[in-house]
Amino acid sequence: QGRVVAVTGASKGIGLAVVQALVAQGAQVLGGARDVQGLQVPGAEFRALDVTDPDSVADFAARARELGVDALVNNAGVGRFMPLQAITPQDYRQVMDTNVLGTILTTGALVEHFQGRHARGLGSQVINVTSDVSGRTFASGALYTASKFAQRAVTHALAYEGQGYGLRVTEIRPGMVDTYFGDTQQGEPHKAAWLRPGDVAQAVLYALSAPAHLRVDEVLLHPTVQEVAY
Ligand code: NJP
Repeated sequence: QGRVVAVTGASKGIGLAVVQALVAQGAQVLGGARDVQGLQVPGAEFRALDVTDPDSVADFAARARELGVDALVNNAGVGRFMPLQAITPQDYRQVMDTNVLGTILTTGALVEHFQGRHARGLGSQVINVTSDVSGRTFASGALYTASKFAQRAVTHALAYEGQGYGLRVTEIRPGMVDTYFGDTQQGEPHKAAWLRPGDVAQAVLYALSAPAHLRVDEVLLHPTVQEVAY
């Protein structure tokens, strides 16, 4: 209630579920993704956003500040999986730019705003949707997990820095979720027992609705069918 939340990667999958869950809780939501044409969620505003493009990020952040944003959900991300020898510089740039640089740019564009809120006695939150593999890896996972390890490091560094200005930072680490991730389709039969986007959205809501004295540092969640791994 009364919250204003900016969500990246809001056009489908986890991001869209986060937007829907937030609106249902009465929050005002600004969602961004590269393709937001035709997107309609009553109560949410969508804006074209490419998190790898500083101008696009500046435009999105300006609108978020105008609305009085108090929380940012960095969810935009891409997954590419191939053996190490198949990784091209283009693959590297696409994955690292989206998952790591995107988080840095989008957050960085709002830090001054969050510092200003702190000066007025108000807290702020950043929620980064990384991955269960932000701390472990696997064959064909070099590029993706490198990006998620890096995004985790960025999250931790922000948490240290943000302590000085009342920022609570949370890392959400989902395992397998039935979305469009990795150029797949939602609802493919082999994903029937995976997490639903709404499951991850509930974890985001949990962190965002925590009382001011409670900081949710990290949430790790898996579908029961996924092998136990830390
Ligand atoms: O993926 P998907 P998820 N600038 O493909 C947007 C992590 N995760 O919901 O730009 C701005 O359905 C894209 O929109 P568009 C994962 O690493 C997932 O599963 O129009 N937005 C769309 O809205 C990621 O960080 C799983 O193409 C950009 C959204 O991102 C997060 O969960 C497991 C963008 C992607 O929707 C959400 O992924 C895991 C850009 N440059 C972690 N590029 C899983 N699904 O199993 C893409 O461990 N987007």
